Amino acid sequence: MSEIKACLFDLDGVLVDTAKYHYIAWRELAEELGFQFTEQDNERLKGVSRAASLNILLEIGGIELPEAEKARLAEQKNNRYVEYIAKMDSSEILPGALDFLKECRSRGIKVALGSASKNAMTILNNTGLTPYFDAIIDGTHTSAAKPDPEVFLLGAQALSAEPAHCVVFEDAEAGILAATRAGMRSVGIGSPETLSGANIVVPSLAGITVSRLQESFASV
Ligand code: B16
Ligand code: MG
Repeated sequence: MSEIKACLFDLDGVLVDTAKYHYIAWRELAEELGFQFTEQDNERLKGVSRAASLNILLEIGGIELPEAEKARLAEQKNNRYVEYIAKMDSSEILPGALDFLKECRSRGIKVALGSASKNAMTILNNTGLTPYFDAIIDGTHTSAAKPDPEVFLLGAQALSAEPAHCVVFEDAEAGILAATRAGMRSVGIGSPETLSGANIVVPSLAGITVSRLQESFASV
């Protein structure tokens, strides 16, 4: 088994729970458009880009709109979402995330962000997570959305790490597929039913250590 030299983290749902703010902002938009948008519907938007999320939302509502109107609605949703994340602080870092980031740094393991979000910098700065990253690749750097491996390949390149030495942490099926396509090992954060493509699945980063990861990878 290859040594772990770099860890690449998704943001929403892995390091911070911003999914709830995305959900509230999309639900408000759906209500204005005259239909219900449930938490179950919201599962389909995790890890998906903003534009693709809007298309899924409109499909659920059975609504077709011209591109210009869609751009306006996406901006409206984002403005609301930005209002929510402006109030975030370090209390919204998910359990175990900070300890594991610190352990990576102390062991000399390189750390990159690999997020679809164009708001990643605001979230990292507001929660105080920015100093833990050697490279930050987010939705402002990529041209193809997960499950395309671009975001993780750019991360590995920025860290000068071979994909075989990288581990991706993801809460979305599309992100796990992106990691596999990048030739990287993956840790699914969430339930084994939705993240069956991951090498290992854990409920959260709580209690995760580099040596436990190495042992888990050796046994799969
Ligand atoms: P924004 P991740 C993703 O972040 C979210 O999971 C997804 O729900 C969101 O639509 C996407 O970012 C785009 O976010 O509207 O802020 O650009 O999970 O890849 O960190
Ligand atoms: Mg995510």
